[in-house]
Parts: sequence; C-alpha cells; structure tokens
Amino acid sequence: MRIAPLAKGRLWFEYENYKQHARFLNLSKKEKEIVEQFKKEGCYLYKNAISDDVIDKIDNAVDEWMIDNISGLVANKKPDGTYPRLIGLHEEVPAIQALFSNEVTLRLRELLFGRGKSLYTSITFLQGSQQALHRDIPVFNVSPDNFYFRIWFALEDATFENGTLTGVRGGHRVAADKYRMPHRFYSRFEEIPEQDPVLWRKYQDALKQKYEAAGLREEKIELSKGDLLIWHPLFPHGGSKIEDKKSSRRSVVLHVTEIPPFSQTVKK
Ligand SMILES: O=C(O)CCC(=O)C(=O)O
Repeated sequence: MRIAPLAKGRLWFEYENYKQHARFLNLSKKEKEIVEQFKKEGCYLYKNAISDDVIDKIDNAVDEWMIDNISGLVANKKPDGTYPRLIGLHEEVPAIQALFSNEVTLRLRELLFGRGKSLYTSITFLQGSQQALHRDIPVFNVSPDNFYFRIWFALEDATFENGTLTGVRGGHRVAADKYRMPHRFYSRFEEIPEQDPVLWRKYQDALKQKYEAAGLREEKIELSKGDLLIWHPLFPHGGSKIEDKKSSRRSVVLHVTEIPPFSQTVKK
C-alpha cells in the first residue's frame, strides 16, 4: 500500500537555535566539530573507525560467501566485467551486521540522529561502483523526511585506481523538489511505477543544475582502509570511474533509519 508523505522532518541541529540547547552545549569540542561539519558539508569522514581485526573477519566471511556463490556472481557481472553489488549481505554475514553496533558507529548515530535505530539494509561492494552522482530519495523515501542516513566503511583503500566515493559537499542543502516533479509526468500518485529510470535521471539532472548554479562541484573522496564516511540523506554521492577494471575495492554501506522524537513529527 502506498502512503502519502508526512510532515517534513528536521534534524536537531537544523533548527536555528540548536546551539543554545543542552544537546549541543554538553558536547565535547570534537563532537561539536563533527556536528558542525556534518551540518555544513552533509558528510563526515571519520578516520580509523574500524580495526584490521574487524576488517579481517568481514573479509574472511565474504571470501567464504563468494566461494559458495561464485556461479551466481559470475553470471551477474556487469557489462564491463566488474562484479555486481551485493544487497542485504548483512543478513547472511554476521560480521557485516556487527558494523551497525560498532563503537564508532554507535557514537556517531547517537550524536547526529539519536533515538530508535533500525538497520534497513546494506550494500557490500567487491569493486568500485562507478555509479553516477545521485541522491537516494527518489528510491529511498522515508517519512518524515531526513531520518535516514548512510554509513560507508572502507574495507580497503578507495583510490583513483580502484574507485573513490564521489560527493558534493554542501549539496544536501540544495532544494530539488521531489514531490512536484512527478506531477509533471503523472496526474495521480498511484500511477507512478515502482521504477522509472527516466524520472530518476530527470531528478538527478535537475539536482545537478541546482548545485552547479550554487557554485558547488562534485569531488572525489579517497578513503583509507578502516575509515568511514557518514552522510546526510540528501547528500549527492556516487562512485568514481575505475582505472583498473580488475582491481578490488571492498566496502560496505549501511542504510540506517531513525525514529525521530515525537515532538518533532507532530504539530500541536
Ligand atoms: O560505493 C560507491 O562507489 C558508491 C556508492 C553509492 O553511490 C551508493 O551506495 O548509492
């Protein structure tokens, strides 16, 4: 069943007077810096978030999973010969699921979002995705808006050769109306199909025009093994072209939804 959108959600630090509240005042200097940078850029790169031991456990489990599923993996290779992305592998690999309650992840989730947590899904990448820059919300809508974020873990270095992440710092603050655009193509909400690649592209192109007009640019974001990038639901992101198509670039991204405090969702 489809449901209509609810009220617009705002994260606690997106309110004008957030700096006067205990929630901000009680933070350490480092935590305040994280909040400020996340608010300004729409993402935060946390260095050395996971240890080599954690990565070894995931790597070993993924190696075993690949051996068991090699025929399916090969059959689903992309036209350029690279491996497909693995959606929801955390359900079969507990070591991936454990990233959700990793110490740094827990601290960042509590700091930026707080409240009830739910690991909605995950994607494990064996190689760089080379995905064009995009926002997720046309396919990943939550109501109220914005109580959804991504945490991307580098299981090995992500470089120009094997594929970095890409992103537009500040692009999460650019308005591109997700509700008005479909009405130019469909007269009724119910007519919108589950997948509409043309509309997806139009939304992403409109977003690009807006952030370029605002003087913002796409950049490549290199990560070292063990780093994580956490990003805002509206942060435009993607994967850079891979220079060496045979190169490995293991990484995991978690999709997390949060239950907002009651007072922020209901107007009295
Ligand atoms: O891992 C990457 O290369 C990009 C990931 C991405 O764009 C996504 O998960 O939506």
